[in-house]
Amino acid sequence: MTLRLELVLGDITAEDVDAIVNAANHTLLGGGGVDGAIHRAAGPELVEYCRTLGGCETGEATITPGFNLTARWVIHTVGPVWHGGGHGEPELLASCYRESLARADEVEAETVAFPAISTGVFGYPIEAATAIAIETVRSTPTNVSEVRFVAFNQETVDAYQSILDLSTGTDL
Ligand code: AR6
Repeated sequence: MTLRLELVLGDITAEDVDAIVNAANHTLLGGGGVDGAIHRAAGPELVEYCRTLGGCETGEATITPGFNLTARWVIHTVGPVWHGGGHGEPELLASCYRESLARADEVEAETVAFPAISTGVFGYPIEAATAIAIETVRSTPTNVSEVRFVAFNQETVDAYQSILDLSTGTDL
């Protein structure tokens, strides 16, 4: 099966896909950024469910229902905090994308939307992070048929485009 990649500018909580990915923290109990937005949109049942999971390690991913979201599933992954790049950050970030696709395959999700994991509060340089995102998704065997990279601001769109040199909303 061929994997279709898309780039859109917007709020991931509004994406009409089978699963959206959350850039979470170890506790899985919510936070700021995209994590806060997803918890607000999913409703309080999400944090209640997450309390039963016992957290998540950096580079790993765990799946929950989407509750009030359009997306049926939320895949929570914990990206690395940027400490200069010499502390395993690239490998851990790549692992977030691989593990998220593995969780999507387990529930037979066909369409998955990713935020730019680690590039906000966790400080990962945006161009390096978007390069890893695209390379890892392209090289990971999966039954997912469409991956949508959701950029929340123009700087993030530009970072994806600097790698791909293609327009928003077109095939990558
Ligand atoms: N839709 C899509 N992307 C978003 C949205 C949104 N609604 N909101 C923010 N972004 P961040 P991190 C982008 O900080 O760096 C939380 O407190 C944002 O512009 O959300 O992995 C967690 O609990 C950036 O490009 O996640 C953790 O403690 C990207 O999402 C910590 O932050 C990631 O920014 C995780 O930090």
